[in-house]
Amino acid sequence: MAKLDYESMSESLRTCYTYLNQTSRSFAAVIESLDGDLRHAVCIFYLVLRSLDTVEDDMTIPLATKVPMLNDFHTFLYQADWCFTESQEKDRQVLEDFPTISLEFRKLGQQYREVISDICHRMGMGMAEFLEKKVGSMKEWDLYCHYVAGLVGIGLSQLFSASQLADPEVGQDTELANSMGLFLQKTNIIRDYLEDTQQGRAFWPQEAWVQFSDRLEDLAQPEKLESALSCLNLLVTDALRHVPDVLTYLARLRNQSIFNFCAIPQVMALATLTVCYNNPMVFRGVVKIRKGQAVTLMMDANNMEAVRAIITQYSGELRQKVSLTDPSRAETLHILGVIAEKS
Ligand code: PS7
Ligand code: MN
Ligand code: MN
Ligand code: MN
Ligand code: MN
Ligand code: MN
Repeated sequence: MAKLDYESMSESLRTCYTYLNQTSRSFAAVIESLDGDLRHAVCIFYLVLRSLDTVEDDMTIPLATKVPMLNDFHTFLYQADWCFTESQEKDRQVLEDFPTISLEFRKLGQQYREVISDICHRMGMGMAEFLEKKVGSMKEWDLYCHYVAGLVGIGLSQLFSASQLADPEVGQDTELANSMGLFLQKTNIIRDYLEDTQQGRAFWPQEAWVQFSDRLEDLAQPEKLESALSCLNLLVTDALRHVPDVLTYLARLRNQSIFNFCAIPQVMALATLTVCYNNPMVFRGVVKIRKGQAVTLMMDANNMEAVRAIITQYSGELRQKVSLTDPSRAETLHILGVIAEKS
């Protein structure tokens, strides 16, 4: 594993790695392990998107300010002094010191800058679109997740291919790259039900919850637990549809550092979905996988055989949990069967 050489780095690049470690709970280690010039490109990509997401998440910014900021965010990459000092979010430092991030962005090779700027543009427009409407249909759920995570998968895949550390096919197959992001984002949205609804955000699709409740927030009421679990299990089942694409995508990777970077978050997401499934805690607090479990996954998920074994293990655990009375039972068992066949 190549180590980061802080001595030879400019002060602004060192600052960027400090921000990476401050803002990402799970990505810092795998990004720092990436080979060659891909490492800095992905670090800067992360910080640019963390900045954009901090604007999206900040409920204290009025819509009239936020919408144009999201739409124009990609232009700030080329404005050396652009920064935003009014955010209340926990990660606001990346916006306050955005000039340090944009300076390092402008030092990247053109092939990397073009990908990052394009994804930032499309994501900002998508985030703005969804500030003004809610997530209605299941198709709209896929569209919102495409904007905030599928595009990350597509951009990362293009960076991998641009670095020559992955085949051109990886960057060209946007469907598979999109699925990689959708699986992570859907898991995040499912797990964050309570946090998001308490803050006035609603990312669970109406088409799902309207089958079980008049209002999304009501699913947290103890007397609605059965409906809440049915809705939860429906969404977990929908997220599981992406697992076959995840397996196909990972099987195409040849570089060890890229494989680890891609595989670890995916197996963590599957472990998270497995604990969330049919779990009342989703409506009462924060559901997290055990620390020891996370450490084991991070160490193990470094080759295709191990990933298949992990997926087989969790899909078996999930099958054990499928309740006899759950409305999505047949659909859940079906997708688990498809996954078992592929893994
Ligand atoms: C560039 C590594 C590896 C092919 C900041 C990594 C929100 C789940 O919903 O704040 O606000 O609560 O918890 C990461 C595909 C994206 C998708 C995305 C960029 C994997 C800004 C991660 C991460 C594609 C948009 C968690 C998607 O943030 O979410 C880099 C391959 C950022 C990946 C958002 C969500 C990340 C997320 P929320 P969080
Ligand atoms: Mn967000
Ligand atoms: Mn966020
Ligand atoms: Mn969040
Ligand atoms: Mn979230
Ligand atoms: Mn989060």
